[in-house]
Amino acid sequence: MEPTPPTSRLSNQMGYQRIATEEAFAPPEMLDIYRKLLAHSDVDPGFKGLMGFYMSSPSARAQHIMRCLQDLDQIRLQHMDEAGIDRQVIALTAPGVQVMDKATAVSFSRLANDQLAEAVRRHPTRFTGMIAVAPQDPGEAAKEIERGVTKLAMNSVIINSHTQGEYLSDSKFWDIFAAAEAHDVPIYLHPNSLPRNMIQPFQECGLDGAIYGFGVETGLHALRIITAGVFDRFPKLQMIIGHMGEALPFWAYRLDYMHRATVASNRYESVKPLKKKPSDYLRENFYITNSGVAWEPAIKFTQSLIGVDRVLYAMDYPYQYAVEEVVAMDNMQMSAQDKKKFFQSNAEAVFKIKS
Ligand code: 1DF
Ligand code: MN
Repeated sequence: MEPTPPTSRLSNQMGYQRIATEEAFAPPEMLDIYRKLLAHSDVDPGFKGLMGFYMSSPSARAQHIMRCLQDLDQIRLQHMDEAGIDRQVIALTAPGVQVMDKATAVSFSRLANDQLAEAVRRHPTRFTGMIAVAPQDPGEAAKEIERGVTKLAMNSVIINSHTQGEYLSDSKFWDIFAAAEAHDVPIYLHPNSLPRNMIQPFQECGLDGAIYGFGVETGLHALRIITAGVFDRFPKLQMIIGHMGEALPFWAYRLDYMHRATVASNRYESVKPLKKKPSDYLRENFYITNSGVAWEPAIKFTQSLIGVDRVLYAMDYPYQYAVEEVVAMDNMQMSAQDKKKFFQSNAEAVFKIKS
């Protein structure tokens, strides 16, 4: 098949729609809250390094990203048209409400969800929304999941990795998992900037961001959730991780071997026996998107590990708005049936999209 010209939507000719599943937005009101947080002298260094940069840098990249993040209408739709993206699955950008104090985080998550639901109502064939929650208050987060599903017609949840250094492997957060499982909605575990107690050796060499630090920390978080026994407690719970599974597929063999060895030797109180191997949970409880990784060998390897029904397309707009990557993905040597699963059908199933 001929490469798709990048400047028009030709999805029907390709035989599939392109659904991008890790796309970001930022309400201007959230940026106002961020500006106040960034003005504090003891502001979190990871947050300052990430949003402090994007919100103040005069660089073309930062200016472009800030403009695109705040738009849920013409700019975004034009970029989608130019890249051939039929639909974006949109989430509140990292770190979302997770850097805010508890009360602000709870109330702002509702406002952000209402705004996103409005945008989806304006563009129902182009946008799908994810529910933002405040893990700072697990009970309220569970209620917001229920409201998102029943009142806003959203069928997935976004959580930006750790919350001020705390991980969802801690059972105090498990009301969130119970709600997601009960409402049959997946949780997208998206990266956050590195927590205070982890960032120094990454930041001093400039590797704390999306280049490497994000993947290390989010992969760790997903692994903590697995080894804490979350999927033995909530067997139907589904999570989504981006960036080709934050490299966890490549670790699968070693994780299985060393987890078994660690359990057998009673080395750590925290490493308890699980019902299954770590890689079994990757196969049964995770979907993986290729956000940031437009690389055919990595996509095929991940498909071979967890199955073609569990690997989804994502662009990571506006952070990685790269039209040539869409062309590269169209041109993968893959059966038409599997490519349609990757670009369209898996996303329709996971996010309950009715087109
Ligand atoms: C960056 C990358 C920022 C991703 C993001 O949200 C983000 C970046 C603040 O490049 O700084 O979602 N990403 O997922 O790769
Ligand atoms: Mn992202």
